[in-house]
Amino acid sequence: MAPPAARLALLSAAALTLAARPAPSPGPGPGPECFTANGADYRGTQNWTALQGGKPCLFWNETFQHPYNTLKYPNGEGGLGEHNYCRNPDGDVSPWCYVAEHEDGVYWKYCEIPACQMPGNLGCYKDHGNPPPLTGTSKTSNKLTIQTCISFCRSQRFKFAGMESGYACFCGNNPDYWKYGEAASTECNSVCFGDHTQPCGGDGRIILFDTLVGACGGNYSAMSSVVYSPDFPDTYATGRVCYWTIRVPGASRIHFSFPLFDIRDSADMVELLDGYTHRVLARFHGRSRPPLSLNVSLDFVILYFFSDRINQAQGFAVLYEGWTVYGLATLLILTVTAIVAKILLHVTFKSHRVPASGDLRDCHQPGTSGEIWSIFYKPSTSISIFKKKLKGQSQQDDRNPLVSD
Ligand SMILES: [Ca+2]
Repeated sequence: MAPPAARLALLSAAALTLAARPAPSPGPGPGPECFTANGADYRGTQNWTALQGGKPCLFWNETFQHPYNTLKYPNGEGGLGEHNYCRNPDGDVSPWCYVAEHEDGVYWKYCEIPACQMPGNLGCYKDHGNPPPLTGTSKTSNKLTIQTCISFCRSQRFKFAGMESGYACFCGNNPDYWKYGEAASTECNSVCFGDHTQPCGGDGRIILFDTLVGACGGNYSAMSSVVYSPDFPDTYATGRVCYWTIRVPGASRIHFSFPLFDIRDSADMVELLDGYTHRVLARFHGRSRPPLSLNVSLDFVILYFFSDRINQAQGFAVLYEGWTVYGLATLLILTVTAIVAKILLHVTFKSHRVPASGDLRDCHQPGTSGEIWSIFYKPSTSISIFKKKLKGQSQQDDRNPLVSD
């Protein structure tokens, strides 16, 4: 038998594993590896066009017969390098790679990368038409972009916006938008008629977005979420003045990072303000970029954005995560438990040679204690499980903060 402390720790680890499992959702599994709509920022390591039934990618340092290779782009432009990972160096609608087998003259393929789905992109779904997955309202436009459709739907207070065949826009609040089934992301790669770098669904395939994406302002209260610059994934418009409140009840601090920051002049700016006093805590612009991450010891922060009349750019994605005292305490308890258990292990192994008490003899059924301890002795396991739990919660909460436009 394992010592009581170890059994308890094993149980709590098991309980945490269960609790950490994210609720079933049609979205991607692990955290996002892309924050742009077309995966231009993808720097992951998938090197097959699909995880199942895909083709292997060619190395970018062996594709000299094609336009994109490391000879032409030797400084890591577009994420190219001496590897064969999917990339999007040419502003296409999604990451792709060259493949060896020519099929009808096609020597490259889009990659279906489950982890490359920007927050707010709810996925690619089948549409059998009658009724469509989103039944609120719709329009068509030969200048459709993801954001023109999202703005159209947001202005009418719909939660979801969907694009199809490059020019059709559907709005709705239908919670069963997945009812005809999910499709591979590559089936939603028809270019938007208004912006050929953005994916706008396909024939009978609708790409869905949360209408919070690219709103100028909003109120966030989830434990963690991503706030995009106004008009995202289009470039932000001129003369924008936007405020978002980020209020995480019970948080002792909020952790911020900018996975995407494309602001080119020093007139456009992003600020973090103390939610209570409105004091400016940090200011970033084209000549003062944000650090990798920063912590604010508050539960209420205001995010502010301003753009002037010239030099627009892609904008930003701000990822925030609230940390509660409870969360920090749990983390502390898990760490202390792990350390105590480790000490116990040392005591146990040492005393195995010189048994001293009845209690200790109980701990040493031959052949079992070694295995159990080897599973348990990973203090970092508890920590990573805890982080996953926070993300799992946020995926649920992100969809319903109040929006003001
Ligand atoms: Ca500007």
